[in-house]
Amino acid sequence: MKSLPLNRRKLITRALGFGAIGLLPGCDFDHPNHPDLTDRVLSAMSRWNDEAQATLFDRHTLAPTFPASAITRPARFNAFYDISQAPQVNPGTWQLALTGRIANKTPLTLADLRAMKQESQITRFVCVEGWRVVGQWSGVPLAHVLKAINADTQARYILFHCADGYFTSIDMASAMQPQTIFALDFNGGPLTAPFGAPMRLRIPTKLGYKNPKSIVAMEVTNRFPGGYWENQGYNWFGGS
Ligand SMILES: Nc1nc2c(c(=O)[nH]1)N[C@H]1C(S)=C(S)[C@@H](COP(=O)(O)O)O[C@H]1N2
Ligand SMILES: [Mo]
Repeated sequence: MKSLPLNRRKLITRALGFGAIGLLPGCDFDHPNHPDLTDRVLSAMSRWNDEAQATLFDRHTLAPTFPASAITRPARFNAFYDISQAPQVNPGTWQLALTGRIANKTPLTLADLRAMKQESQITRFVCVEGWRVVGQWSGVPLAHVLKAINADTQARYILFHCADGYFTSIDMASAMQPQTIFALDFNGGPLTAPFGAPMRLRIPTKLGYKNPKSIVAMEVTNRFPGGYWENQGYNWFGGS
């Protein structure tokens, strides 16, 4: 995961013909704390790319679904730490804190989510590290949750905070796509700790890093919220 921004940077540097930029006189491009021109071009490109992708995104386009026979076993774990460090969240006391542009900010419990409309999907999960798996996730469509808590669905972003300190955010159109769910079950049983218990976002139109696990808080906001990997150079829109 750590090598991607470098590869991407090389690629974009080459694509833009900026390969010789380090030869320019008087510019300390190699100072580690100094965002060089390539960095700035890269983030400008990435932000432009976010907008292009958001414009192209059609909430009615569905991610492909698969038969049960295609489910990858065993599943594959990934996080910014080892599987043994996965946060242990007590499902009995877990609550989803709600902040920002939401009229009903009463925290949601697992019982609340289990009582809502459930949807199940067998979809492909794609990580930028270069692997993909197929899995079955079930839970509540996020659009349904947003309606139940009377969130401002004209707002631009939704930010998720996780029990391990991870965070990521998505655009509202992607949040309203019907396959975007608050997953409670994975491959036929409740989510386990490594895979995001007790609740994770499953958004099959976006890359793995936009699928936060063990979510503890959600904010609806118009202020650009970024994300753990996104702030280190990963493309923010991160999907199709
Ligand atoms: N809380 C939390 N969520 C996270 C991550 C993380 O480190 N912490 N990693 C992301 C990344 S990069 C990937 S590829 C997927 C991995 O999900 P999986 O373990 O279910 O395969 O979780 C995403 N969500
Ligand atoms: Mo990932």
